[in-house]
Amino acid sequence: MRTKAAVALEAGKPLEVMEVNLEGPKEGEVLVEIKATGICHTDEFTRSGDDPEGLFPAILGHEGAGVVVEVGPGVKSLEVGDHVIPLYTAECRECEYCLHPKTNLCQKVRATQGKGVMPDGTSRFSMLDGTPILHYMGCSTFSNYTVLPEISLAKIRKDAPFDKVCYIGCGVTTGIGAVIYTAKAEIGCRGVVFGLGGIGLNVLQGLRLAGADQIVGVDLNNDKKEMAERFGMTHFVNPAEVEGDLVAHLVELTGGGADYTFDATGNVGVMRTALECAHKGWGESIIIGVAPAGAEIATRPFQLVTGRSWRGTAFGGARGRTDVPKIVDWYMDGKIEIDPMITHKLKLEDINKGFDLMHAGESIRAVVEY
Ligand code: NAD
Ligand code: 022
Ligand code: ZN
Ligand code: ZN
Repeated sequence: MRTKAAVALEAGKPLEVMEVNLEGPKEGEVLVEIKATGICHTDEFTRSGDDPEGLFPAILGHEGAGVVVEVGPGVKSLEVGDHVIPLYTAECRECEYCLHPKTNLCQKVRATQGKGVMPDGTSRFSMLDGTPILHYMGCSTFSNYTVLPEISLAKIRKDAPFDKVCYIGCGVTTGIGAVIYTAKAEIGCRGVVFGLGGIGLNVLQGLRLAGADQIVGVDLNNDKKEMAERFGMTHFVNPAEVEGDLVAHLVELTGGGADYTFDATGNVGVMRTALECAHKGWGESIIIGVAPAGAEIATRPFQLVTGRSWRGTAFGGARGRTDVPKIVDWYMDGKIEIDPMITHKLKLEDINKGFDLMHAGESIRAVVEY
């Protein structure tokens, strides 16, 4: 079939909206009509394939929601008409990782996904001249229709609005999951969140959901304060306005350090600050931000010897097929909020404007509706 898609032709160039060819689903695959897709960071794109040169041409997009239109041979868990959210972290429920209780990093399709191809080693997308186009993070939601492995789709309830729950495909689940699944934060805890963007705001509401007593937000941009308060932030700190040492300031503010701290900036200096303002003896610091390729983190080992833990999380530690439908329920039941974070709605033709808004810090989440 033919479908309209935004194609990345070269690194650093705007996406080009064009008609492309899409082959039908093969064994274990599903054809999905994407109804809405969120514009999330793709800065890691050039290294997401473990290939420093990047993967081109490719169809980006890893945050979306849509409807199953065709299932390939052997597909048992989904049928035509089901509503789904694509998963950049699959859940096969049978690999060594899925069977281990401490991780969500299913490895079943990881290697081929990183190369931009389906599990059989080929792509379903091509240019009208026949040139193959690669998939991206196993999702390629910047296409009106896309093909994914069955294990990379979470089936969700049919009354959930696509233009809101698409955000659960990355930002919402990553932020809330970091608190609930990775930190397993307890009622009455104190938390510090660095970076109040599309991820950090969801960490704030995750802490609120967990029943935290104190929720400190840290951002260089004072404009982030108002929205952050809406999502549960109790104290705001702008590092540029703190006199003296930021760690000392945060330790003082949290009465000796926080139980849980989160980096949602991707800045390695911030990651150090986040670790060092975790409480001596038991504080845990969780890295969510994806740092630039080759970056390294540093601290004095004494920080860890004295009982702080440095951890990290991918997709909030969520097991997609199991947890994403539950998060959709939390939204539909009013336990979490999404609507105020969808700050912009765009057509696919204007997708590059969505990236401009994100890079300028003007949007929390821009959503494209097909
Ligand atoms: P964003 O650009 O919307 O927000 C980042 C925020 O950090 C901005 O508000 C910015 O003002 C603030 N900031 C930047 N430098 C700062 C500093 N030195 N001190 C304090 N605040 C600072 O980004 P986002 O969409 O929220 O994503 C945040 C990070 O999370 C990115 O690195 C992204 O790649 C990563 N991410 C990770 C996962 C995962 O599974 N681990 C999933 C999604 C996104
Ligand atoms: C989501 N991300 C950034 C913005 N929005 C993001 C980027 C990378 C990861 C998670 C979220 C991530 C963390 C750890 C891994 N990845 C590796 C997981 C593993 O090796 O099992 C990651 C993921 C997918 C891909 C690359 C890196 C990919 O599909 N190419 C989950
Ligand atoms: Zn994302
Ligand atoms: Zn698995």
